[in-house]
Amino acid sequence: MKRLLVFVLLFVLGVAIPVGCAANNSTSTGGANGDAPSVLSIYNWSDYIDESVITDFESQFNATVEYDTFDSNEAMLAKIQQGNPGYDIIVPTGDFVAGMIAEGLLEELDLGNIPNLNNIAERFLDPPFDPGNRYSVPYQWGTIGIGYNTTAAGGEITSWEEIFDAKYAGRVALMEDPRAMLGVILMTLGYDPNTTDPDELKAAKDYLIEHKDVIATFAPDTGEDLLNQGEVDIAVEWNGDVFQVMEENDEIEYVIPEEGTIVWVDNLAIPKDAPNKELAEKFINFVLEPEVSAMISNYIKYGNPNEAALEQKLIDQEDLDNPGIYPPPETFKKLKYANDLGDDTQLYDEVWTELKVAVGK
Ligand code: N2P
Repeated sequence: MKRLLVFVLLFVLGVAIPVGCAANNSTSTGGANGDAPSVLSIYNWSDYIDESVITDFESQFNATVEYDTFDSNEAMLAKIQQGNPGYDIIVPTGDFVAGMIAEGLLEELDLGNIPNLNNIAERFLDPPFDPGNRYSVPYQWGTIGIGYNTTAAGGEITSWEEIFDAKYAGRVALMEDPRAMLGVILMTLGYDPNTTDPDELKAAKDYLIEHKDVIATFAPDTGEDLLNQGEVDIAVEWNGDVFQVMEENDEIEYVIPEEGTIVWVDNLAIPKDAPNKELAEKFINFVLEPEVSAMISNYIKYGNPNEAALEQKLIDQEDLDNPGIYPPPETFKKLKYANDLGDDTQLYDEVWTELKVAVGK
């Protein structure tokens, strides 16, 4: 019996080793000895992929994926600024792509290795934050809106103002995201979410301080869980995250408020000094396959920028018909991108810090 076990073990190892070597050779980054490991290290937002995409990639490319998550652009950026700890793929939002290019934190892509970029809809290509897509390719897009419990709200919520009603004392999770959160309050007050006018930013801060009694917490990309668990009645959240919990909770709804909101595009990029750039480009090209891209959107419930996936009808019809994922043109007109503000981003960070101290949450 023991002998048989040893034999089986040797057999398994015997097979496994050559496969591992083959993978190493095929994914070499061209280093001196050509034996770069076939490991791909991904640093993505939480709840932002269908895990079968990872396993499919691993088997198709004889690779091993290491997967780590972050909950804000700020956290991801801070980590990369300290020196890339070994990630090959990161997923920054558009305005952060611009800043990271300016800081020299991204590797230039060899677009010759990413022919599937052709699958992306034209309106997502050549974005202002990365002209020519030299450093990034679109992954998914979405909005920030209101996830709410319909029973607690006693009906529909349609505006940002409503969530600050005193009846929600201690029941509202705002988002731990200065640009997004201040952005929607600026829009509520009739200002530009990209303003650098200190008075307008102060007005947004004062508005939140005035309504601080409703604030339960500033949630770092976890508002949908608090909502799902009944710990809050309202969560300002990324749309797809709310739609993910709506699949198991009939009481939850998502709305893009009538004042409008922030829209964004998240992107696949390769951080400076990535250990396996070649495999990273293979992964990017793989994700841009219509089937793979659709698999991700259908699972995480975010907007898909892949024209070929749409044309081939690979996106769930139910999602295409959902105005919270694919807003109709009249809603789309009310959506604004947060732009890269360069050094002025600090204005938002300062106001945010003051706000957090004043609110004490
Ligand atoms: C996923 C967060 C979506 C990304 N949890 C927001 N840019």
